[in-house]
Amino acid sequence: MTMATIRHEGLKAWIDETARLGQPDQVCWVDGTEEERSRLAKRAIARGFVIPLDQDRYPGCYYSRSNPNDVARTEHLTYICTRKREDAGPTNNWMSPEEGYAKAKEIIQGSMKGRTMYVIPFSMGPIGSPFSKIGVEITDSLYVVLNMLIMTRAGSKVLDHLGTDGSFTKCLHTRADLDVRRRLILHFPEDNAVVSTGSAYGGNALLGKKCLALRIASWQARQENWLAEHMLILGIEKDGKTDYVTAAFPSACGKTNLAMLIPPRGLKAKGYKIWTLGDDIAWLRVGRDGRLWACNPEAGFFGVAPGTNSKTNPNAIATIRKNTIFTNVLLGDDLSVWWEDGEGEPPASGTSWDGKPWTPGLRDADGKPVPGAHPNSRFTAPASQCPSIAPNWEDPQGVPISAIIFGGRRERLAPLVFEALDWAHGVYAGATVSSERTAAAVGKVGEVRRDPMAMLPFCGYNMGDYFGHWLQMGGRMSCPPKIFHVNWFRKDENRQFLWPGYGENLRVIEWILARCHGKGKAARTPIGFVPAKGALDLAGLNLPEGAMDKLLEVKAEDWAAELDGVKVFFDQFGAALPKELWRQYDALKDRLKTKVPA
Ligand code: OXD
Ligand code: MN
Repeated sequence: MTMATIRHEGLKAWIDETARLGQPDQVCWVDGTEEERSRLAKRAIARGFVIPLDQDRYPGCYYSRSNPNDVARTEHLTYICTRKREDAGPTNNWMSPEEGYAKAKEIIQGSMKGRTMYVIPFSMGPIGSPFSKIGVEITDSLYVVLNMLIMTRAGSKVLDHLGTDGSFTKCLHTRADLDVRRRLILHFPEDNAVVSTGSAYGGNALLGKKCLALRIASWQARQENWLAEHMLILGIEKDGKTDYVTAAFPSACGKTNLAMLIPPRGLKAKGYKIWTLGDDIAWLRVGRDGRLWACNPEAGFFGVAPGTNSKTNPNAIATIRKNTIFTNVLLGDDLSVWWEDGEGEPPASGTSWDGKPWTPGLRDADGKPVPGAHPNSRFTAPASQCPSIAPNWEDPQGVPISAIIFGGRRERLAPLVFEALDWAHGVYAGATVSSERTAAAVGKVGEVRRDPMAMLPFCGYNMGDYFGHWLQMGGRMSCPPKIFHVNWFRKDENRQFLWPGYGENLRVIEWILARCHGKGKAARTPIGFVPAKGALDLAGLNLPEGAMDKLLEVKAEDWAAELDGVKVFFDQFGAALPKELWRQYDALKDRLKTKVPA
C-alpha cells in the first residue's frame, strides 16, 4: 500500500498534514499481512524495541520493557477536549480543543524525525458489522504497531471498507521522548479524533482500546442510542442452550479471569460449557427483538500478567503460549518470561521489569521482596488463540444479553451478589459502584473511589448525562437484561477473603441466570434481592461455617453510612444528574430505615 493508492481524500490530507508536522523519515502503510507482521517484528528486534523469547518454548513471542515511568494509564494527563466544559463533566479533565491542539502540535512538531511514521487502518468490531467503527492510527512506535495488529482487525481490508469518504476516528500517536512532561492523552469527541503523546503504555497508546472504543465511542453511543462499556462478554452453555452476560469491573479486578472461567469441580456434573467473547469492552445495541445485543470490538487480550497461572486462568495460560507480546514482566536469562503468582518456578536469574539484575528471593535494603514483574505488566495475545473462545465471537449481529453484572473490589459492605429491583434501580447500583484502586492506573493502590459502571476513567462525556443515557436505554427495550451487582472481594474480620473466586464464581452466575429465567430463590433486602438460604449451589466447596451468611450480609447501618459518600459524588453533577437517581437514592434511604422481616 502506498499513498498513491489511497482513494480517501480526507484520510490522505490528514496523513500529509501529520507527516509535515512530525517530519518522519518515511511513511509506512500497514497492510495487515502475515509477511508484513514478521518483517516488522524483525525490524523491532533489530532496533531493540522488542526481544525475541526462546522461540522453541514461546513461538512468535516477544518481550518488551517500557520506560519505568510509563507502565500504567495516566488519568491525570487524560483530557476530554470539548467546546463546552460541562460536556466533559466534573469527573473528566477538560481542555478546550484550541488549547489541546496547540499543546499537541508543540509536542508533535518534529518529534518523528529519524523515525518511520506508520499508518494503521483498523476496525473495532468485525469489519462490516453494524456494531463496528473504523479508526486510523498514526504512530511512530513499532511496539504500538505490533500490538495493534493483535488487538484490532487492521490493514488494507479496512481501507477497502472505508471507501472514498467513509468516516473514521483520527488516532494520532507519537511517543515523542517518552517524557512525562510531554505526555498527554487528548480526546476530541466533536471531531472524532484522539491525540496521544509521550507514552507507549497500552491504555495510552493503543488508541483503538480505551480512547476510541470507550471514550470516543461512549460519546457516539449516546448520540446513536447504543452503549460502549468497560465490560467482558461471557457465554454460559448448558443443555445445548447458551445464555450471555456482560460484566463491568474496574481495571485489574478479574474481568479476563471471569471471561475465561473454567467450571468448578463441584458443578462438573451439570455439564456447563463456558465461552469467552470478550474480556474488556462491550458495545451494546438494542435488537429488533427488544433485547440488548453485545459485540466485542477488540480482536485480542491486553491482560494483566501477575496472578495469571494455570489455577487462576488456565485458558489465559493456553492463549499466551504463542504469538504474544509480554510487556514489563520478568525476562529470564534463558529468554523465558515469568511473573509473581505465575506459572512454574522463576528462572535462576533474569532482568526485572525495570531493567535490573534479578534472582529469585531478591530483597531490597529494607528486606522487602523485589518483584521481577511490574504489578501492571501485561500480555497482548490474539483472542482467536483462547481455547474457550466462542464459535460466534465474531458474529456481526453480536449475542443477546440476559444479565448485566456490575462489581467492585470492596473488603466490606457489598454482598457477594444482589439483584437490582428493576432497570432504574440497576442503573443506580451501577452508578454507585465503588472500588479499591488497583495498579492499572497511576495512583494510590487500595484507596476506595467511586467507579460508576467501571467507566470513571473511560466515559468520554459528562457522567451525569451518561447516567441519563443508561436510564433512557432501558425504555428502548421490551426485554431488557436484569441487572446485578457482585463483590468477589469481601473479607472477614481477619482480612481473609471469604469467597474463593475464579471458577467458583460460576455458582453466582448460575443463580443470576436462574433469576433471569424466573427461577432461583431470593430474599428481598433494602438494597435488592440476595440468594435465599440454599439457593446457591455450593456442592463440593466446603466453605467454613457461617461464611455464606457473612458473604450475603446486608448491614443497613453500613449502607446508610455509604449514602453520605453517594450524595457527595452525585452532588458534583448538579443539574446534569438525572432526577431519577435522586429518587432511587431517597427510596433506598427509606428502605434502609424500614425493618425488613427476617
Ligand atoms: C485495561 C485497563 O488495560 O482497564 O484494560 O486499564
Ligand atoms: Mn480495562
